[in-house]
Amino acid sequence: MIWAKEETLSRREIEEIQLAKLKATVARVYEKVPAYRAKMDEIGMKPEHVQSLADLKKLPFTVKKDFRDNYPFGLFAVPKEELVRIHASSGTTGKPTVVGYTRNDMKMWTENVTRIAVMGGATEKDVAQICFGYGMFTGALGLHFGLENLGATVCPTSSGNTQKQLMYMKDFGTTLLVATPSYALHIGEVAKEMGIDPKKDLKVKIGLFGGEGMTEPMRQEMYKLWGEDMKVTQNYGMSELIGPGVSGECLELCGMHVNEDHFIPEIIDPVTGEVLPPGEKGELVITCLSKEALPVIRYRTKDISRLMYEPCKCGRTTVRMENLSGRSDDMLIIRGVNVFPTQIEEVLLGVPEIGPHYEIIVDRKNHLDTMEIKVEFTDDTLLDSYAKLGALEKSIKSRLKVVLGLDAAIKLVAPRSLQRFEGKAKRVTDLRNM
Ligand code: DLL
Repeated sequence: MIWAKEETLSRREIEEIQLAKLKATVARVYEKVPAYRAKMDEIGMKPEHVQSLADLKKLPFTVKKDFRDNYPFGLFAVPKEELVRIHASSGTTGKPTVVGYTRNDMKMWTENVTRIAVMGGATEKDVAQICFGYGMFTGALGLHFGLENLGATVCPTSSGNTQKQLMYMKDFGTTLLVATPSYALHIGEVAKEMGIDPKKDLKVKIGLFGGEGMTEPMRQEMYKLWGEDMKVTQNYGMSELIGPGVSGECLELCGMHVNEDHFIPEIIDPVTGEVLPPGEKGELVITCLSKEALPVIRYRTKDISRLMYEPCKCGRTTVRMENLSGRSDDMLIIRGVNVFPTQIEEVLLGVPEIGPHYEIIVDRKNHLDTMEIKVEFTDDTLLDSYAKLGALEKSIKSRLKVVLGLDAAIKLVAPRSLQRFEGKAKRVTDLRNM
């Protein structure tokens, strides 16, 4: 099923909508948001200079620092009284990024999330358990409103208290799970410890995952744990842009469809800022076309992706974003080599004897970068044989060397000994900057 006709428009129709909305948004931010006016004045740009979609690239970027500098409400284009909701993203350093919604923004956000839930196979018959943390994070309430709008039965269990989550899951007959991929894995593991087989004893058949990446091997882990017939999709968003609802995978699993009547994606070279031709990989930049409270022009997400304009078998015509390779600020430079944690994950999860939980520790010893990867083995009997453990470590090391071109120290650790996550996982500790 396709939720909205805007998902199937021709390119010309989509572009007409985008241009009209872009002109209106630029005019509004120029009039209402001093920080945008100052940036545009600096380069001599006026709203009337935007006459085609190609003019978008002339507009200045918005970056995280703009939110910090204008904390809390300086980038807002409406008076505070018009807001019906505020969220914030919990930055690890400094002030959080504050975002807000008018009543119309809430409708638009909800509508976008509903589209994405439908893309992932959700229907009004589903019992949807939302295991994102409720609170200032946009994930939980975003999915909550979208699924409720669809008519699904929403259970706002939030994150944590995993045994109780499983009790509800069983007793309510939950069919749809909303979580970060790492928490979904953890819930599945705890189920097994409680003697519950998720495949047989639970009814969960749809996983709408997001808030962090899910590599293909990680998706395979989900099938192993929750059942081969589970519909496992991921969706993407960001607080600054709206929260969840920017894009999502359909059941063809070939990238995430962008809700293009509300967001224009571009891919830029992260170093030069130049827009790259369609199909090339680079930093994702998004312009929000419909937001009243917090219009955002050319936001540099730091997420790395690629845009695919070819038609999708599902019938949607919207551009797809390739599932993210990571964030530019996640990229580790180890002895001069660029390494994305997703590359490491793909290698590790391809080794049958180890589980999907890992930790990457980067350090510097005698002026040389070092990388240690702790990963759990799944088979307890390995503990009885040092020789077997040693051979496994060696084989993982050589697989990583082929992919990364780097030596990493591998430390196999006992099952269930690494930290588990109820929200977004933290896999990397970089001690070089501490
Ligand atoms: O994570 C919004 C969201 C919630 C999207 C729930 C989907 C589901 P923030 O907390 O502001 O917002 O974090 C945004 O999370 O820039 C990405 O780096 C990462 N991220 C979100 N979804 C995905 C995904 C929400 N599907 C940041 N794949 C983004 C990879 C993702 N990374």
